[in-house]
Amino acid sequence: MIKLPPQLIEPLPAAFYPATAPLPFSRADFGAGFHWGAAAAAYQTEGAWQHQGKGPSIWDDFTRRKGTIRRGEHGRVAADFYHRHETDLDLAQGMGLTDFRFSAAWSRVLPEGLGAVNRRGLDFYDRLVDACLERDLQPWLTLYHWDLPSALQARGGWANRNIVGWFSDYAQVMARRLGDRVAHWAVLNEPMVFVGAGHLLGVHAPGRRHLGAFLAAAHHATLAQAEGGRALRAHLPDSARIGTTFSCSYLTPHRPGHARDEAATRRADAILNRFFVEPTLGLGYPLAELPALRWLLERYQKPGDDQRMQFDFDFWGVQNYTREVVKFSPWLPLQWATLVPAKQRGVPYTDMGWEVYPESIYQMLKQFSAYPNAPKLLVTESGSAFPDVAIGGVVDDPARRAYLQAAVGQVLRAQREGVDVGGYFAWSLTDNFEWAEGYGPRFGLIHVDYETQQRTLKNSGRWYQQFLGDAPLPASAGQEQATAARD
Ligand code: IFM
Repeated sequence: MIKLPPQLIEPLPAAFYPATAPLPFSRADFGAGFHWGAAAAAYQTEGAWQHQGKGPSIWDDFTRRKGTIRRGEHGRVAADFYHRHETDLDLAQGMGLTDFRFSAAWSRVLPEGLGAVNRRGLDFYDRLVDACLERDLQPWLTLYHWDLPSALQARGGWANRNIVGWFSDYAQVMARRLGDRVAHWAVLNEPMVFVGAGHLLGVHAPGRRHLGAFLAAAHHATLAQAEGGRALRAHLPDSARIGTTFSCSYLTPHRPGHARDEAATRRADAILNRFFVEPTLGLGYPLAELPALRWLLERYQKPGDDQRMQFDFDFWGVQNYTREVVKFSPWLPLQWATLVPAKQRGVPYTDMGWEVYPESIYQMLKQFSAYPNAPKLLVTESGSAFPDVAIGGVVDDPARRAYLQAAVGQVLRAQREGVDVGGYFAWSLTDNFEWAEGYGPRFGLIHVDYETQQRTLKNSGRWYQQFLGDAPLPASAGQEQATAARD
């Protein structure tokens, strides 16, 4: 008898289900050109950390430091995607995906971060792109998903303004080599996470806890976001679509109507959801809500930066996993606002401790689409971590499946209300290295046995396959409740 953890034993909560998108819905409801994909990132999946001339990255260094990662785990082998990408892409094709999003490891291509190109590293991405295209999977390449070359960290990393030029040079190298076949490019993955967790909270690489480093890194990431876009535009065919991605969470006050919680929610929104978005539109940073940051940030700004931070992206990637509940508190990093953990609120949560709240993706699509001049939106990450139990070659993951269906339904709800949303990428194609949490949380549609590297398509992946095959889903699909225990 296998005991399932409490959140699976509970009946799946109402929050799993789309509130207004009537079931059943089908793929056809989203329109013919809708992109259906799954996403992955280099450090989390590739492994081959020293292979064929790859230079070290800050995550190779950070994971070597004691006490940084649960159980002392690291991404040196990870899901061995470097050697097994053909198998994984076969499974993606078999699921019926139309698109696959991945990132390149900067230090695989430029071991020193700048200067000499490592041909064999670049060849890997060339092969990967071809392998996608051979399977009718459109490749979506993200330039930076957090694995800065160590050599650049030694020069100050994101806290050094020169990174804007280093990054643009790297973007050019990638565009020149792959621009004939990669039509969709994303510049950065979730800048607030790598800047905030890496430079203020110290829980991600490079492990800094310093307000000045955080603000410097934030401003340079904002500049690199736009300059990277310009570098791509200059070296890609006109038909290429250039975007960037943002982490975001729907925010609600802990005590609705309570003035200080409401104000704290607005401040948290400015930092967590708007900070990197608004400069791209020429609106500058959302400092009206964050007056204390104004003079601190000014230390890193130069005349003309407001223009430099602007870029006319073809799309924004919206990446959402949960909502957050915000309470006033005298805690500086979020400007006197704190997030109340799901566990304390008595709501269902995932293995990341994140509230199960798929409606958050609908709310964020609505919020981002409300900007005048907002580009097309795509959900470039959405998913949930739940424990998986593999029995006899089957991984039954009803909670993830329900979450996936609910999130897709929430995207349809937004689309029906006029939001120009063009795609959905599940996070993640396979289980992978979840940063400071190591291999504990599993987000994949494909299970990875890290001992054997064996892949098993989970039932959530089968659900996606059925959905993409346009099989009409019964009204009850995804609504079965998890059983209390299985033999
Ligand atoms: O695994 C991460 C990914 O690298 C970035 N977005 C959030 C995911 C889940 O934490």
